[in-house]
Amino acid sequence: MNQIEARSITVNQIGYPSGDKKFAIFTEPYESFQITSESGEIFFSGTTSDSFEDKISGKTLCTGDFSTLTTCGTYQVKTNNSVSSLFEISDKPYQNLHHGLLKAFYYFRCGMELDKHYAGPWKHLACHTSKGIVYGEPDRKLDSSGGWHDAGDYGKYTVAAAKAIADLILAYEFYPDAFKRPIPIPETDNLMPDVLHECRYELEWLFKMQDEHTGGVFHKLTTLKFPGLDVMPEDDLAELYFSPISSTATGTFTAIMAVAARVYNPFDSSFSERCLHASILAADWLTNNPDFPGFKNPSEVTTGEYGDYQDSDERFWAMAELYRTTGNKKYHASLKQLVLEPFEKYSLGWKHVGGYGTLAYLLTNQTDVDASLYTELKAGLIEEANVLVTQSDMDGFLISLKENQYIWGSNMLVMNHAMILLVAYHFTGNTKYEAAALEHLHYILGRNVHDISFVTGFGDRSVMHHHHRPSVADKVADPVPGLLSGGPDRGLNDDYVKEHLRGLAPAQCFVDHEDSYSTNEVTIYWNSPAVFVVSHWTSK
Ligand code: G3I
Ligand code: 9MR
Ligand code: ZN
Repeated sequence: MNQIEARSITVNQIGYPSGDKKFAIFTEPYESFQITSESGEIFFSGTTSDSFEDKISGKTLCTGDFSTLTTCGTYQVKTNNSVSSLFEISDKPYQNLHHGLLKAFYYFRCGMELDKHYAGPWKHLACHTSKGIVYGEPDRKLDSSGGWHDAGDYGKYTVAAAKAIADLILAYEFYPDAFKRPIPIPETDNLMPDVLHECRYELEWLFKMQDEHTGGVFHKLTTLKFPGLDVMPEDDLAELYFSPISSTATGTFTAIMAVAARVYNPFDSSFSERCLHASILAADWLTNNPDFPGFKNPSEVTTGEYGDYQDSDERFWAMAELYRTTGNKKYHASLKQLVLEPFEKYSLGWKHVGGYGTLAYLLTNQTDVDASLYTELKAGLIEEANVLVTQSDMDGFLISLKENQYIWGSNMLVMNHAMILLVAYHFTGNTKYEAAALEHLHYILGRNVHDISFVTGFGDRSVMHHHHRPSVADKVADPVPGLLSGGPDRGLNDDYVKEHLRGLAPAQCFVDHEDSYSTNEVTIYWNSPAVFVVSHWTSK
């Protein structure tokens, strides 16, 4: 295994905001610790908390609190026999990280050359520019180019795209100040923020996923099988196929086009109208297809399925966004019916999207909402956040994942939970939610049992070998930067981890190896909630 040894002192390898709580977490039972400069000057001495056996990480843990150290500088934590990563205490430690996480979407772009000027060594030629075949209609070929690759593979999937855009646009709506600095990208014009230019690149592709005859939306656009891991995007020349229309794809498409219609309107009213038109056509398809079977890959297609048998959450999100954008009462009536269905109301996944619908309703003009539904959804959100705070307080690494939540893409859950906490902070002003959200970021950036920063290029021990075809194939030593790895998955869902990680504690089920797609892949919709979370501290 090419896993590096974890140190027994874990910290956020980027650093801590000066005014916030600061904990180091030790994976051995130390009694005391110091905070020093790199040259050894002591700035803080403290004793650790009592140590305890932690089932989730499989380690004996204790904590060191150095919150009272607020002087900006570069430090490390020391014990009698170990030294942590260097990290900063600073007023705004996450500016570069924010930029990197956002820039990552440019690196995911498909259908255009990534020019050296913007992409540096990670440049590559235009890819996937040919027409796609509509599966089952061999003579029907449609333009399919553009958008972002989904992940470490080159597929493009509607529900995944919708979650990614939703998070980025929510980040922009909650924290516009975090998006003032140009990335820059080829479209930078200082008129519209770059985050909206970047999302438009994906939206322009998404339009192509809508079937012009019915308004329904194709579930995905991929080759029949995955190319090899060492294939650059421009060398992946197999035929592309539009998989059949699904109600989950059409629901999320309706929702995200309604979002776009609203958010782009001040910048480009004709683009906004196109989005609204597409959204309404898709909504009509939903009305005409009330009982639609869940999506399954056609037999010849073996790429990512994004299967989902429940579409009431997608339909709810669609109606909530159309209502927020248009104020049309028919959408209000629909969403009030759909909300009665038994789906998760606060989830922000690619599969469970009810949380986006809830957020849309809570952000709808106050004069237009049903007071009792509004109150119920808001109280539920706060309750959800309270549960996350309680879980985090009990957790060895201060995050809210339960043992059974160390699943494929667990780092998305970590960031989704932090989003919910930040939204609860937004609605209540209670700083306990904000503080808990920050602990989640510390976990992502190195304060975890692996002593690894899950974001490529950020932190002194960051992921180097993620499952990402361009990074494997491009002959550049460093991985494409700014990408959030999936994180521990106790299900051991690929051959590499089945062979090497058997019997480990849930949080230990991760490996920085390119073959481990179930723990170490990257996706657009794992980066996007991280952009939301980091935006909070970038705009403060
Ligand atoms: O939805 C259930 C939830 O109800 C349950 O409580 C929980 C606990 O087991 O599991 C949840 O299901 C998980 C599901 O994702 C939804 O989150 C499964 O365990 C998990 O195995 C499944 O993993 C997905 C994986 O594909 C396999 O289907 C990942 O979320 C998804 O990100 C990943 O997507 C792939 C694409 O297919 C292809 N492109 C790369 C991408 C990332 O690896
Ligand atoms: O690279 C693929 C990755 O994007 C997917 O998440 C994963 C699960 O669908 O599959 C990966 O492809 C692997 C395939 O499933 C099995 N053979 C090895 C492939 C990796 O090179
Ligand atoms: Zn491509």
